[in-house]
Amino acid sequence: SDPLIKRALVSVSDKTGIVDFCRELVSLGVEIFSTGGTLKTLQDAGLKAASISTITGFPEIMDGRVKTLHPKIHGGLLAVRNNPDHSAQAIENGISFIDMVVVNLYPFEATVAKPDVSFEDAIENIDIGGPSMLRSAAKNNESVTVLTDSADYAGVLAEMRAGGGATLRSTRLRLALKVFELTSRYDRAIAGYLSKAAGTEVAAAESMTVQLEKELGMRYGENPHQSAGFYRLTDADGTRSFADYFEKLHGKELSYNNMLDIAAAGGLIEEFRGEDPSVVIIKHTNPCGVAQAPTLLEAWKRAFSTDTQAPFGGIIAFNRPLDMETAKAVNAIFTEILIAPAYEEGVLDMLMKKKDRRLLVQTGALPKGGWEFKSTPFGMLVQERDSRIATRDELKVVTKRQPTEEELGDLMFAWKICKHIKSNTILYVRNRQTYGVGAGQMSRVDSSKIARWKASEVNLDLHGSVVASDAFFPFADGLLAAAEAGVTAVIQPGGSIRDNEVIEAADANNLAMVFTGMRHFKH
Ligand code: 93A
Repeated sequence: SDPLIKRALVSVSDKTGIVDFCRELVSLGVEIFSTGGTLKTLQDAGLKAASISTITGFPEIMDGRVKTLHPKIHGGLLAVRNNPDHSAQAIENGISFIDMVVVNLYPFEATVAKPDVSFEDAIENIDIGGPSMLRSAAKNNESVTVLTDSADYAGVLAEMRAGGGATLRSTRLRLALKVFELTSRYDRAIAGYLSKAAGTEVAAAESMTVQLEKELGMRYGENPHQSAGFYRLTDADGTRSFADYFEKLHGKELSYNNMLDIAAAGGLIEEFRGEDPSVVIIKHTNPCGVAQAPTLLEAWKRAFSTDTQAPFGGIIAFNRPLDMETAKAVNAIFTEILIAPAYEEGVLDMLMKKKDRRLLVQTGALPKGGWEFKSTPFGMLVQERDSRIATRDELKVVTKRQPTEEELGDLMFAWKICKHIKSNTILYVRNRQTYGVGAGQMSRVDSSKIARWKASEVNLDLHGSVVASDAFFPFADGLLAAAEAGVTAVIQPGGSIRDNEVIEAADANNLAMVFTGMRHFKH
């Protein structure tokens, strides 16, 4: 039968809800034992609780590194209740059974996520005693109830009240499973951090354990005849999930194609974090309009003017809270998803009138580093994310003419966008606005033609614009075509065996050209 819960160990770093929970436990006649900080919290709230030391007969030592690691704790948790030998040994060694464990761990992941975390601080946040108690309790789930999540407090209390002070076997099993999911994630986060510190990241890529857990269901995949889902991913760098970065406030279920577009929009708008108001319009993972301006409304108008057709059914991301004026302008066209860091007063109510359109808040910066996976029918490709981008200081001017300040601003703006467009990429930019996007063509010449044609379609004049190419110009022809269109400055990686010809052609047309030294193919 289900054992009555008489003695509980409570040791939590995150003290959310712990006082109320323990007050109820006490009222149900449970005796509580706690470690230093937790004990203080409970006693300050006027609760009856005893120190773990009253069980172990041992003080907390070594700055708390050893608090609960003791046979009187682990014997009390692991003893098989209906095994006479275990009971006899418990009595012989002065061990009393412990029926409940309430533990959450030192916040390792939150600690190493801090930009200025020291190695010592990270190490100190590796919890040893907590996972040990959790694992002992979870192994003995036949008799022990184990809680790791404050969201489970209320349910367990209700069950104890209904069950005369006991929990159900099925609940104990479910809670035990939760423990091993937690501790395996916790250890993976530690291993990920240490592999970085040890400089063995590439070795980790040679053999890494990747875990996928379904996070979101999806109606279908890329096409209606393909089934699909979204999985949170745990790899050498820890766990990444949709919920870590986005919150959906409104709209239909997200689709497979939506997720790809959200990744594209989120990744590109990230480039403009902390910069002037910026708007990114994505369609089929490529930007069809990007602009930066003194106001968000102006940025929207200019991004949209790059292409007044493609944005229909697109995804739009903003680097500023979405204000009413801009929202009204955006609302005039049909879009699938809006992504903003926040929505100003009243904006959500107005936007929610369209039932299906999804409204997302981007709650955090997307990770720039880490591993990237792509599947083929014959195995998985793993690569480091393309996380670097040349800074202004790293640009190498290769022409006689230096770019002006204004040109430099546009060149950097173009380069950031260029990196996020499917290869082959040719991109025209003027005054922090995309003027023509040539994406995903099999030949760079075709991408270039498309970019110029798109600009002419909306009467954008390329005179005075700059051009970016995601990989080097293999011949002078691509550069000459840009010069003819009116370009004054060029940004590209450089590295062709014909660089000299290309540089000569640039000089002959009084262009300023910079090399980034880094290519950004995107397939
Ligand atoms: O340093 S530890 O690994 N050594 C232990 O013996 C131990 N026992 C519990 N950390 C240990 N804990 C952890 O202390 C718990 O997992 C919990 O996160 C934290 C609670 O400490 P306090 O009650 O002092 O706030």
